[in-house]
Amino acid sequence: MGKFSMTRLGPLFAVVLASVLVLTVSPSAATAGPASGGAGALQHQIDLQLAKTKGGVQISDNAVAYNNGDVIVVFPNPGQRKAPAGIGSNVRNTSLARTAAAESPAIAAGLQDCPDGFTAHSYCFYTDVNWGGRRLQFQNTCVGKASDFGFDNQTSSWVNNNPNAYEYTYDGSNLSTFLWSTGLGASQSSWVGATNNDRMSSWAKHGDGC
Ligand SMILES: [Ca+2]
Repeated sequence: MGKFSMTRLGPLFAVVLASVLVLTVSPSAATAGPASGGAGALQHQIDLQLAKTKGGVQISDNAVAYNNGDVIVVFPNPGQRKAPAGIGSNVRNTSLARTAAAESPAIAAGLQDCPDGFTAHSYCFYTDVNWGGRRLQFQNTCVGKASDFGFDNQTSSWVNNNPNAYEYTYDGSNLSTFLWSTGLGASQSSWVGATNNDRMSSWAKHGDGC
């Protein structure tokens, strides 16, 4: 009888033990995989952005600010075509980050998640067509150089929310070789066209203090 019990219990015990092993092994395996390809990949992009530009400050898991928040670059989450609205997740506990995040409720008024906030009517450039990829937001910048913000020769679409200003864009880094102009006032383009794609290196805002 005792021997019979052992042979019956043996396989059962093996199954239970296997289940415990699976439960024990799975979480550590899951941590090692997606973490390095998901959030880790996003942070790696932001680290590169901070390394190749000057004056950038990370204000969330998705965003880097320049010029005391006048310029903000928002990165898409891994696997996402577009950058998140606002400044993304895990807003840092600094006044710069909190101020930028506080603008978020006003973003719905802007086109394509480009902020039309209570302090300024932003204009935005996007690295992909249809307002995808990284979103580069500018409030009061009168003249800009794309390489200063890590997107030289990458712009494929744009938005202007300012009712009193428009932006001229150029191929050269010092406002040489005109490419296109945004509209005066709320306007947008999902695609700058094959001739102008990935060529913008500088721009100038005209109007509203510039
Ligand atoms: Ca592009």
